Amino acid sequence: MRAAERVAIIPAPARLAPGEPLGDEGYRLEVRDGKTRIDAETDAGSFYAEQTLRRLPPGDVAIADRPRFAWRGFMLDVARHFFGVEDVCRLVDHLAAYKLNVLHLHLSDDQGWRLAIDAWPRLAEHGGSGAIGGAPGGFYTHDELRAIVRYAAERFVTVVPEIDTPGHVQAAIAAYPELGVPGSSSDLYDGAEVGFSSLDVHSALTYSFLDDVFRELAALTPGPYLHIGGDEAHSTSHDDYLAFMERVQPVVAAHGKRLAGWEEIASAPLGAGAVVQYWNTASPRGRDLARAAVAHGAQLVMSPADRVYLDIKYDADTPLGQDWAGHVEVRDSYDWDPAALVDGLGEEAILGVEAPLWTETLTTRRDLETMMFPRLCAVAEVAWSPQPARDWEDFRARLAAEGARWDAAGVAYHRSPQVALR
Ligand code: NGO
Repeated sequence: MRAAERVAIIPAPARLAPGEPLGDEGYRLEVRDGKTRIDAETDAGSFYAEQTLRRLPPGDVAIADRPRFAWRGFMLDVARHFFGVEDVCRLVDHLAAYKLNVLHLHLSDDQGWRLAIDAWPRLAEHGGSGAIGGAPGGFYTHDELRAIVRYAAERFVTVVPEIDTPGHVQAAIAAYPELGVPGSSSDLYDGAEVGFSSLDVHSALTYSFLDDVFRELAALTPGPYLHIGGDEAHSTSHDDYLAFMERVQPVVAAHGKRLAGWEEIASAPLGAGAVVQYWNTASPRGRDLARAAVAHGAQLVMSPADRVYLDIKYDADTPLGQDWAGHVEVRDSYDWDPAALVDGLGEEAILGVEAPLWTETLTTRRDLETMMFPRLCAVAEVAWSPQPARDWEDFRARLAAEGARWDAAGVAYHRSPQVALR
């Protein structure tokens, strides 16, 4: 019988000793003489065993496996360009295939507000009417977001909704100018700059607005987290940012949710149980904020832009994407250790890994998939497999088999010179 190693992509070479607990997501899988046996303590574990089984080459095998990290995420920016339920569900299928378990939806930004809010109807109707460069707008109704949440849950994927605050809010201000700092523009915005809009952090209306939004969002998304963005609030002063963080955290908690936010939120005191998302590899401040987050008792989700930002170009010839974080080829996404990225932090500080896909330059599902694959597979393995079991050459060889699957399923992907995909 073959050992557990080198079976296929993502069926990772994690070796559990006999009797070692499988935990919430682990499984044992044995194929012998054409008969399959799956052991798991949870439905999620069985589901992952099935995903592994689909990718196994023929022959006998025994695998015992469980993930390294609890948060194995992907983020889709539906604010810069909007993507409907069908596209999102197709991406959820991809997440499930590679045993990722978090879909973070970036539901609002300067260019668009993408969820109907009953208490504030103009947010979606007006704030959601556009997108970057005059592209069509759009938003999810409550039923549509519920459909996404359900589809994801059936595949053991938790939706983490993000409403970006106190910056990245021009779409909301265009809908309700009274939410902005006095003197804000009330125009819709279809450019790609960041850092120019801010909620009025001193107005009680801002917090009753967020209370209404979070109430509706919390009722639609059963997951434990509510992501408040918090990034690049360049037109909110530091004192105002601190004041905002102090007032917004109880609003999140009042709806029974744990706070999540980009690394900048760690510049403010954080309540227990927060999740902070490290991202900005172009600034030395990012690592300091990550350490500050852990000092506040938060856990980190690692999204280093120069490793896992899926909107960053693969190389200088990539027609789509951006290059502010350099270039990110498949090996860059694979060859790093989330626990070794920030000095002084250990494994227990890291809740997981997430690959964000920002959509300033991406307008079609093909665009999304081209930027996701093959890098999403690398990120999935970083999130799932223990560090000592990972090896680029081995991964690269296993990854080659995916090209034929993507071709058969009509999935677009980047033909990376680093991987023999055909
Ligand atoms: C940054 C910025 C986003 C951009 C993205 C583009 C974060 C957390 N805020 O990441 O608004 O879309 O870069 O790569």
